[in-house]
Amino acid sequence: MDHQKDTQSNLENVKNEQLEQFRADHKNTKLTTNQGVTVSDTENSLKAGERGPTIMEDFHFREKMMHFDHERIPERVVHARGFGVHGHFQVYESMKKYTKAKFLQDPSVKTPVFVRFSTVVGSRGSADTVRDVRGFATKFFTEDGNYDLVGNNMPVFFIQDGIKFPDLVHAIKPEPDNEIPQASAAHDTFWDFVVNNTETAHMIMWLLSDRGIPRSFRMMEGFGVHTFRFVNEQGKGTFVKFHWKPKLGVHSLTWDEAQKIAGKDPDFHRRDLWDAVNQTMFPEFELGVQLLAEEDEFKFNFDILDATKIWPEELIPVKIIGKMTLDRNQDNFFAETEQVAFHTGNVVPGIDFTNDPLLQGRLFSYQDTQLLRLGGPNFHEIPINRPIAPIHNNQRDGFHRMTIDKGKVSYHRNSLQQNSPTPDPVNGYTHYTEKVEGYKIRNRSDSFNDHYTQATLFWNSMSETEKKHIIKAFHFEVGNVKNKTIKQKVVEMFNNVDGELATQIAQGIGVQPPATPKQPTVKASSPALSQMQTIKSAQSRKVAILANDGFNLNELIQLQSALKSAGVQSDIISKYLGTIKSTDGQEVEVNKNYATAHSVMYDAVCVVGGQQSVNELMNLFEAKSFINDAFVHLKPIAAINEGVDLLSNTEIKNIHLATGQEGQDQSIEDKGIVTVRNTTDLTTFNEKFIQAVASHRHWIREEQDGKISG
Ligand code: HDE
Repeated sequence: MDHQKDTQSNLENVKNEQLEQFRADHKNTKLTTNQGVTVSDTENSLKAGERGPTIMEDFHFREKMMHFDHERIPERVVHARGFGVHGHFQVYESMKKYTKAKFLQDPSVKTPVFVRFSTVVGSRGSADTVRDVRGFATKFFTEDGNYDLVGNNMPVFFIQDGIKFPDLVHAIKPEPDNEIPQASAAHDTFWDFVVNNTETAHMIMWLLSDRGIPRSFRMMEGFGVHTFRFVNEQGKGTFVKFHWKPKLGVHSLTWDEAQKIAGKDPDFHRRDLWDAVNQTMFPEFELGVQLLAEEDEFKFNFDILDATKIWPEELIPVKIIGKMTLDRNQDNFFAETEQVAFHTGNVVPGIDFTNDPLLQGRLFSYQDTQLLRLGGPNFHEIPINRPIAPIHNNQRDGFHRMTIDKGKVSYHRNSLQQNSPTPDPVNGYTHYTEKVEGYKIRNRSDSFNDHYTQATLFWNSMSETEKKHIIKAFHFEVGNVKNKTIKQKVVEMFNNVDGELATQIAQGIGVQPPATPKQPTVKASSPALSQMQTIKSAQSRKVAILANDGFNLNELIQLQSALKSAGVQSDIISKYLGTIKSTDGQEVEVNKNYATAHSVMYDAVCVVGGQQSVNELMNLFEAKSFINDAFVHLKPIAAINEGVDLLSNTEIKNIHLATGQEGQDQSIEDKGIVTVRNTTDLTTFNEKFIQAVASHRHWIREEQDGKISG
């Protein structure tokens, strides 16, 4: 028993050890062909005479070129751009009452996971920070086989029935005649789809909210979207919705920032994740479940099988049941992120499906798509996809078969092998015995007809700031639509969500406001939908410290050490790379210059003192624009002693800055401007600055100073 316990708790390493068998380290080795023949020269092809033609028999040249010519595989038709990371999951307490899923029983078991985060619309090489839904797909390598929770960072979807997915994707992808625009929904075909398929209304509200532009993969929620089913040992089913809740809270970029980052660092999100894991700031997500007894299926004013609906958390609370920690970067992007194959149909005993017609459609699509992408039916043998549970069946052959199946028997039933591999009616996966009866019919239940109630609920739940962002997002997205009729229809459609919203959309896109703006009948709101109440933490945030030659070393050291102990990262940014000298001649390494860094890549900025350093910064256009951008993007900005003078030379000048004693007018700190003068002890200043960093943005600036963050 103890031994069994031991192996269970070490499950975490089992996947890693399995992968280890396939890892190759080419350091200090001789160059060979794929046949293992040592190569003598790989810079010159074999020629007939020094200046003559290349000879066909040059097997090394042909093999090298052939392999290169075939290095690419088709990108995913959606979610093409993604990034993977390894980790593990642990349940907090046994979920036995609801499910027999093994990985949800024992809190001491660490189940290995591989997670792939993604955008949906863009190609593999598109930018990370575009406005889009984010994929959040998790493969649990459990003792009972692989379980894939293939979710998104938004809890609802555009459509209700899987058969419409090709239409949706054709509409949102770049337009087919000119392949414009890349990774964007801001074009005619998408909005034409929206206005003609009003079930999209709720999802559009999410997409155009700040959720569409996350600050980090580490700071977004994940949702299974569909209603799934837990099944316990006794065969009793419970409806379940899955949630991932990030320990760092849910935070977003501003639109202007997102667009700028797309140019300055298209890899912003993958870099952020990769760096965080490398620096042992392991992202953590708690797993939450909303549970609904089968008897309560029809108790709500929405159909629980409709994927365009949430279960408001205030009606059905989210029970936190475990935690996932992402703690190991992949070794090879192609082998792992690109070749991982998720499938909603990968379930384990204890987890089952429902009749949600969107889910039913997915159950076909995921396996099917891998056949093309991964070139045959043996993709389960690719190391990243292999379960840690043993595989035994009579499936044979096909492209790239790796397993060498021994013996003559590959059929069931047999006597030559005592009928093995043998199905196990007791422990094997048994589908939930739900009673289904009906006429074959191409129709949708009337209970799916309400397209607007929850879109209004979402709108009602937003803060004023979040509402402004949604309206601006409409202005951008629909503003890019050329066809006026479609634009007008958008206004009419969203009049059903909220008349005021529709009127404000119309204002920005050059069409008529609704003739009769509708007063929403839905008055309810769901506080859980707003990002304003989310967890705030300075952990792993990034601060830019601006300094030049002649900076104050004492200030820098105090600042850096306070940031470090709060788990905040920092970079010194200066005019040139290399080193800078402090007032007392100490040299410090510069991390970035203004050519390689921009304020959009940081969460906050601080100017350290030192007269000479600050004088130089005053004459540096890039330094001022760095601060101005941070200001417009509502980020915390701090300055120490002479550094405060630099702020007075920027957009911040209109805010009354500290001029005398330490401490200042509280309202300035509310605006995220932390300054200090005439002191050498920065303890209080550092505390205030770190607090400002934790608060992420200072929305009050947007409201009071008219600084719209985009
Ligand atoms: Fe997917 N989706 N999807 N999807 N989806 C794919 O599978 C599909 C849907 C999601 O990181 C594809 O391997 C259909 C909802 C993620 O590798 C494809 C329908 C949700 C990923 C596919 C949906 C998702 C995919 C493309 C409507 C959130 C990336 C490549 C019935 C719950 C997985 C691939 C990864 C990928 C089909 C709707 C999430 C074509 C038919 C709803 C996170 O099979």
